[in-house]
Amino acid sequence: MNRPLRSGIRAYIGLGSNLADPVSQVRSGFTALARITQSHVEACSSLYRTAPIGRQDQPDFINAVCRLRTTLVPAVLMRTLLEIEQIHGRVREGERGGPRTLDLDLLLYGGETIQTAELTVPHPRLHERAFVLYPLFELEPALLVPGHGTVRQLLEDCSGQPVQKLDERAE
Ligand code: PH2
Ligand code: MG
Ligand code: MG
Repeated sequence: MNRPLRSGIRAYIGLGSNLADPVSQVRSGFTALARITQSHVEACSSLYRTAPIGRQDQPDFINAVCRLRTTLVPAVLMRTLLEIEQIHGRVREGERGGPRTLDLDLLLYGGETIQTAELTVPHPRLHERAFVLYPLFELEPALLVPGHGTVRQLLEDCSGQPVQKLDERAE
C-alpha cells in the first residue's frame, strides 16, 4: 500500500461497470487504484446502481468515484487508468458508450483544465451526469467543476436520472 502523500494534486476518478459482476468489478477497481505508483487513495464513495445514460439497450451500471492524491502528471495517470481497464477485460469495439467490464474516467485533476488529443479535463460530460455527480456529492458537495459550478449546483439540474445508493450490507 502506498503511503499517504502530502504533496501532489487531488484527482477524481469515476468508475463504471455493467458487465461480468459489476459490483466486483468496481470493488476490484478500487483495489487497483490503491496500487497506483506515486498516488494515494484519500476517499472512495459508496456504490450506486444507475440507469444507462445514452444507449438504453444495455444493463444498469454500478458507478462510484475515488479521490486520489497523486504526483503523476495527467497523461501518465490516464495511461495507468487505461491499463487497469485492460486488466479488467475491457474491450473497446462497436458503438461508443456500450456495455463495459470497467470504465475509469479521469474526471478532475486539481482545478486544471486540460485539452489534448488524448485527454479532456474536466471530463466533458461530467457536469450533466447524475451517475458521477451523486458519488462526487457524497465525497465533496462544495467541489468546484471548473467552468460549470459546484457539484451541489450541478446536481439540481439532474433530476430524472435514476440513481440508487447500494446498501453495502445487502451486497
Ligand atoms: N457510462 C457511459 C455511458 N452511459 N450510464 C451510466 N448509468 N453509467 C455509466 O458509467 C455510463 C453510462 C459511457 O462512459
Ligand atoms: Mg465513461
Ligand atoms: Mg472512459
